[in-house]
Amino acid sequence: MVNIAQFLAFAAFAWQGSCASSSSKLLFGETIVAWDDKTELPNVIQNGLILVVDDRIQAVSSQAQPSHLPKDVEMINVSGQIITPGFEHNASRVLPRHGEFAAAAHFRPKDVYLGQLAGLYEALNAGVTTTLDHAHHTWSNDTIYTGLNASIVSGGRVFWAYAFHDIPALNYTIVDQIPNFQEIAESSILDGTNTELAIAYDSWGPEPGAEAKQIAGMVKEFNVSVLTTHYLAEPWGFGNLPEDVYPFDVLNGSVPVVFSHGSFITARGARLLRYTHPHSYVFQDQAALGVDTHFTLSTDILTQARIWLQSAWYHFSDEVMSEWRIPRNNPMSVVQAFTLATRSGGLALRRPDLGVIQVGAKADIVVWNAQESPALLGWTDPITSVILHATVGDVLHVAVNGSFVKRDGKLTAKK
Ligand SMILES: *[C@@H]1O[C@H](CO)[C@@H](O)[C@H](O)[C@H]1NC(C)=O
Ligand SMILES: *[C@@H]1O[C@H](CO)[C@@H](O)[C@H](O)[C@H]1NC(C)=O
Ligand SMILES: *[C@@H]1O[C@H](CO)[C@@H](O)[C@H](O)[C@H]1NC(C)=O
Ligand SMILES: *[C@@H]1O[C@H](CO)[C@@H](O)[C@H](O)[C@H]1NC(C)=O
Ligand SMILES: *[C@@H]1O[C@H](CO)[C@@H](O)[C@H](O)[C@H]1NC(C)=O
Ligand SMILES: *[C@@H]1O[C@H](CO)[C@@H](O)[C@H](O)[C@H]1NC(C)=O
Ligand SMILES: *[C@@H]1O[C@H](CO)[C@@H](O)[C@H](O)[C@H]1NC(C)=O
Ligand SMILES: *[C@H]1O[C@H](CO)[C@@H](O)[C@H](O)[C@H]1NC(C)=O
Repeated sequence: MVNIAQFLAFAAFAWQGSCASSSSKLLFGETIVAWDDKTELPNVIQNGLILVVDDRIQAVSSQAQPSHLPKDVEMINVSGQIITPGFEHNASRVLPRHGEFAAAAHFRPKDVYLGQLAGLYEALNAGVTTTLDHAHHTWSNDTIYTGLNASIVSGGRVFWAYAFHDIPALNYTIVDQIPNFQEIAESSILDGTNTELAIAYDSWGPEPGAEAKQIAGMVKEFNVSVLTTHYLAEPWGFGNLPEDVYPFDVLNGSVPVVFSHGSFITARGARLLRYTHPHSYVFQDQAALGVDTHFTLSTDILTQARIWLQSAWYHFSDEVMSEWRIPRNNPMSVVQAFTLATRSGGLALRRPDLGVIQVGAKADIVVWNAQESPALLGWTDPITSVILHATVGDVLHVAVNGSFVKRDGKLTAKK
């Protein structure tokens, strides 16, 4: 066993000769916002080490080096910085004016490619490592492949949810989309990439679309990584309530179902969701933050988390303050906001290995420039500092699947 001084001397030596092709990395000297399964809370480790081997976190330690340090390990001195898991979010939503149906006729395949790539780079730059994309660009075989290709090329962890919808402007219907989807599902295009195939469909009910049953069948047949739907009940009038989806026998299967928006839930819908998740006593356990489309809102989930914290405070405090009293409690803590932006997103995808720093988790991590950023000067609590003070400009390094996508403040993509 070496002591920490010897170890750091070794680290300094190894750092000089480090080689970029190394598949293992040791980040040392930092404050880590790790995850503790026992307390179900973040666990702060000071002056810690994280060993990443290939795509996974192999060790998280508070001081001494891991017992088996791989020979070719790349040593990365992140002394004084803060490391958190990457944030999780979902993207792309429709508005009648700008949305999928109106946009379809105006975007060429290469526009879709660039738009998809720009949105995902924006997210990665902001430390968002996982994106659930309700991929509306299923307007033709070509726009589908360019959007999918851009997702792969981005290097982000993308749950690419193929949207089944009829596009009258292009005469491209669900009947045309089904063979295209099957072609993708049966191909090896996603092998060895960080992109996973998912399904998005918005006609579960109250009046189900003609293809609803077939799509539910494909969810199971192809064991997609997630099914997502826009759940917008009255007065939105979109439907897709849990009780609409329930008869299709997908709510209780092995594929996670993400209801986006989740507005105007009914008592029955709440019971159904709770029934399918018997261990969640409040919905927030399975809820996560999202953005609409990246052309209407930033894909930066840190800002969304901060806005959510403020709006929860406003919502619960306004009533008290309007009676000339001061609220006694804070309705939502920074830890809750942090968890909504990290751990909860992973759980919504039924991926306990995403959105956390712990042994065995995917190495999707963010190093915050806590040493030099004016926003973080004199920080003490890392969770408060990140949620209340940090900005996207403070995201120094980002790794997805154990590989850097941002290094020293710059995206590593070639062009
Ligand atoms: C790591 O960086 C810090 C300053 O950020 C420096 O004080 C320390 O000596 C470095 N450690 C090694 C082993 O290079
Ligand atoms: C998508 O990428 C694949 C594999 O790199 C390539 O064969 C295909 O031509 C690309 N498709 C489009 C539409 O760019
Ligand atoms: C739409 O495509 C179908 C075949 O997929 C074809 O039978 C039909 O004529 C087309 N309609 C128009 C208006 O182009
Ligand atoms: C789209 O792809 C599907 C599946 O490969 C194919 O059957 C169909 O003919 C293609 N459509 C066009 C317009 O190329
Ligand atoms: C992520 O890691 C896994 C396991 O090492 C690997 O199979 C996959 O190719 C990696 N993804 C990328 C995009 O490198
Ligand atoms: C479906 O895929 C998941 C991993 O995404 C796997 O754990 C599960 O066993 C698969 N189920 C079936 C029925 O193949
Ligand atoms: C899910 O629920 C449906 C409807 O109650 C039932 O028919 C089906 O067997 C259930 N599936 C599983 C995997 O439990
Ligand atoms: C993600 O969440 C946002 C905001 O609630 C929503 O607009 C969007 O449709 C969701 N997307 C997916 C794929 O669930």
